[in-house]
Amino acid sequence: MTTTGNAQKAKAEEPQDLTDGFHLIIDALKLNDIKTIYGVPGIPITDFGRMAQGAGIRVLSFRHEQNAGNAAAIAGYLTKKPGICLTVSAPGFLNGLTALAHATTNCWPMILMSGSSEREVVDLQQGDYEEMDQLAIAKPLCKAAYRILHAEDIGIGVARAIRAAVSGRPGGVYLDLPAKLFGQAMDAAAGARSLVKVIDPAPAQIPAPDAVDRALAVLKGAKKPLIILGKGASYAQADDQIRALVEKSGIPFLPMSMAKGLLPDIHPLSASASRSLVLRESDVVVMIGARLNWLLSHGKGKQWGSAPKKFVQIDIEPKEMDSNVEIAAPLVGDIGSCVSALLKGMSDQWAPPPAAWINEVNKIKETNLAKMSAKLMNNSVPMNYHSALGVLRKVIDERPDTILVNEGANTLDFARSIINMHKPRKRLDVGTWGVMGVGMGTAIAASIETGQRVLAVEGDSAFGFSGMEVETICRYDLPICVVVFNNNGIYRGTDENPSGGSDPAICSFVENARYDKMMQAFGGVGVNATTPDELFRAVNEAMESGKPTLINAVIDPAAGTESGRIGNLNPQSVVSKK
Ligand code: ADP
Ligand code: TPW
Ligand code: MG
Repeated sequence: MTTTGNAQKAKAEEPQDLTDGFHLIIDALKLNDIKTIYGVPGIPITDFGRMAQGAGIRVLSFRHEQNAGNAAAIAGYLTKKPGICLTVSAPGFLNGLTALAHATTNCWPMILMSGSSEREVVDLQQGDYEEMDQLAIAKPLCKAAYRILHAEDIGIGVARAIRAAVSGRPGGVYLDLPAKLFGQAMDAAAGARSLVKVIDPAPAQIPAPDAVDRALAVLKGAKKPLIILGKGASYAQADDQIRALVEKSGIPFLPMSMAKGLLPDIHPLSASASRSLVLRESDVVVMIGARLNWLLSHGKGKQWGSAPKKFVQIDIEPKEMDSNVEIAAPLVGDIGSCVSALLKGMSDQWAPPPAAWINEVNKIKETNLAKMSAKLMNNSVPMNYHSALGVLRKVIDERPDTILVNEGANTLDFARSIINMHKPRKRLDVGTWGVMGVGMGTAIAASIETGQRVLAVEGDSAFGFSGMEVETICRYDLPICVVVFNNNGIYRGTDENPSGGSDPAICSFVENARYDKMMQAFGGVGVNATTPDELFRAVNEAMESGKPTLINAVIDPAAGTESGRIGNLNPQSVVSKK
């Protein structure tokens, strides 16, 4: 045998350098700068989670997949990269699915990666361990759903999931990972070559020039213009352009809940405190990353007044236009590009709105703000929403980098209108569906993704949906301060059982419960606060120390109203109540 022949033989006998599904998925995620996974371990993804952690990915283990999913969803909103939720098959997958649907509804990029059972067995319905056709179930609840069957397809599969989540209108993506995939081996070099780095995952979408001209023409004709900023605008991270547009045009703006702070709530052009007036009286409304859905009464009806109105709408999703009312000037594209194009088209002599309109808006605003500040001074015990939120407002004013998480009914509605936000993407809440239970997952991801202090203002009912994650907060030692607005129940603690029987009323909870002790159980700080002063001191201490803290804020059980501000959406019986 020749020398070359010997060398070739020796090479063929060398053990081949191998990789497998586990490592390829991890490498694919890392190649695409995905640094964090939120999930719950179990078959078939336990070792995958361990290996991901070993490979330098931050893997956060939760107590329930829904909370991990909500964490991933809000991570997507905050970072413009898909938040990753990792679950086991069937029940874990289903637990994560609510959050996936929530992310899709809110237009946030997220990938739910779930392990699944063997295809051959699932498809013949032979009763595999945690058998379920997960791909089919996920499909209608997300933007895209994929399954990877072969190790050599992992690169493409992960790339498709990332691009689907973040391009165009962002949303949730489901990625099905059958148990068999993880152990599949392939040549390491070929595996490395099969990985895909997604280039320009959310390309700029430039609006058509004639659409820009049309929008400017509509704006020019306005006597009472209004800009509505939605969470799409805060997601877009085009903060400087949006601020420039508002200030150059001189048009009053109204932020939707999670767009609060995109421009400071104390900005002279903020019209939050004259919301009813501006919705009713405006003649041209510029929607920026906000939908005319139920939160804006679908753009019609009494709230919008009777005078004719023209809408300019900026959105990346063409189908959003005319979804509820006619859009006079649709501007399809990404918000950064659309707002820049409008700015470019506005001459230096762009005339501000007529002074009469600005004066009208400011007059109502001043009256309403004065009324509000009187209520916030209230020092009564037990606390009501105004007195308790008055002090939390002060905390956020003094610490504007703090992230505010907020859920509940009255706790949500009052906090939204009372607490001023000063910086973009600092207010995280229940989103388009008004989901209770987003609180702890949201708080955890906000802390992990931004490194900032988090203040979670939670109704006692809302908190209960994800409350077990206080253990997670303590385990990872996160600087999260949870304030539970404890009014003994849902909406009010005064509900009565109409049968007169001994069962508690459906909206009432155990009276005078001590949620603060839940945090203490896991080594965190728990405080019971009965006065605004005690509350203020406890929150400040938590903000200073950064220690996991839960404050049980005792609120008058009679202070709230049914369903907060949306009681009108409750159906009414035609038979009079007994
Ligand atoms: P809000 O509830 O605050 O009114 P919505 O969630 O209803 O906000 O609306 C957000 C809108 O923003 C969606 O229609 C979505 O398509 C759009 N959107 C999200 N990101 C972008 C972007 N980068 N550019 C343009 N539009 C976007
Ligand atoms: C997943 C229905 C809306 S608000 C709310 C419920 C149960 C709780 C309100 O009580 P809380 O706040 O949090 O104590 P407060 O201050 O008014 O007392 N399930 C889901 N989502 C929603 N929205 C509900 C139920 C609901
Ligand atoms: Mg309550």
